Amino acid sequence: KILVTGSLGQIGSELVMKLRREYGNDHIIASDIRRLENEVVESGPFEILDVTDGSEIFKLANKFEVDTIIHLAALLSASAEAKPQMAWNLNMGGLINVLEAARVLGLKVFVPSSIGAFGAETPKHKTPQVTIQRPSTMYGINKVAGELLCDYYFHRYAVDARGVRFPGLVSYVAPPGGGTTDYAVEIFYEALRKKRYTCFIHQKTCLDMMYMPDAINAVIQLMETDPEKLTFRNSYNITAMSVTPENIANEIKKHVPSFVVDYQVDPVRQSIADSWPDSLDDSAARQDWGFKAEFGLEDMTEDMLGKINI
Ligand code: VAH
Repeated sequence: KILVTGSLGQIGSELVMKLRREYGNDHIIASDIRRLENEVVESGPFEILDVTDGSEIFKLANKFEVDTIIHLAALLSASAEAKPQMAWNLNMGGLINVLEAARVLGLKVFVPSSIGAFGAETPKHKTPQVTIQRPSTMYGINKVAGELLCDYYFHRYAVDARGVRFPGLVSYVAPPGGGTTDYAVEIFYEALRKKRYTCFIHQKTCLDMMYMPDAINAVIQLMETDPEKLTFRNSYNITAMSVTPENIANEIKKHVPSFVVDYQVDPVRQSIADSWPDSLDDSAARQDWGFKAEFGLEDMTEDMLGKINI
């Protein structure tokens, strides 16, 4: 059985439904700090869980005889920069609680990292799997510390911890919350709602992006991989495309010709984005566990515009 934390977030909302389709509703225990009346809560077991309370994780893991935790509860980069102390408590406090439960109960763990785990000194183009990581944001510090902590639990306690460094994720099921890459989601909604969007990131800022179906498949594929094949644990670089807001806007214009984008750069989120790579080298993930993104900018744009309900 799989316990998913942060199940009502941008990744969790789709991952829970996909896992329930793959493994059966009752095998996936969704959890989040709050409850919403939606398919995640109504289609199978759902529990309120504050991951900063370690005893609660142990209780749920025992109650549902969980063997795997997919740990998605976190504050994203922009929110973490606004509330750094809260971000440390949630992002690191929640993680150590999940790893302790995994150590004591012998659970498998998935913990996401991010392109945010890299900093200004990191090579920006085709960022290597192993390279300098000195991020300057609280989120980035949490991600690097999280990667190192997961590797520690693997080497010291044989906890089967695995992770990927997600690019910015684009989706239409649940909105992202407090991410620097949220513009890459908002731009699609605004193109349909108002045929115009004011982007808070500079038009030439190039970042790795990925459509959510590819991100969900990557989690499942990594977790199902024979551990002998994994030369890295936390965390694998993965990517689907390296695009600028201008690239996305131009692709949308092919479907919404009158779409207009203007730019009002938010200095805080721009400085976060400027510290991140513009493209990752994901060859290790391709070699070790056959990762391959299906969606590029063209088909992601077509799918997003076709699926968004406004
Ligand atoms: C964020 N969407 O913007 C997340 C992600 C790579 C970006 O970590 O913080």
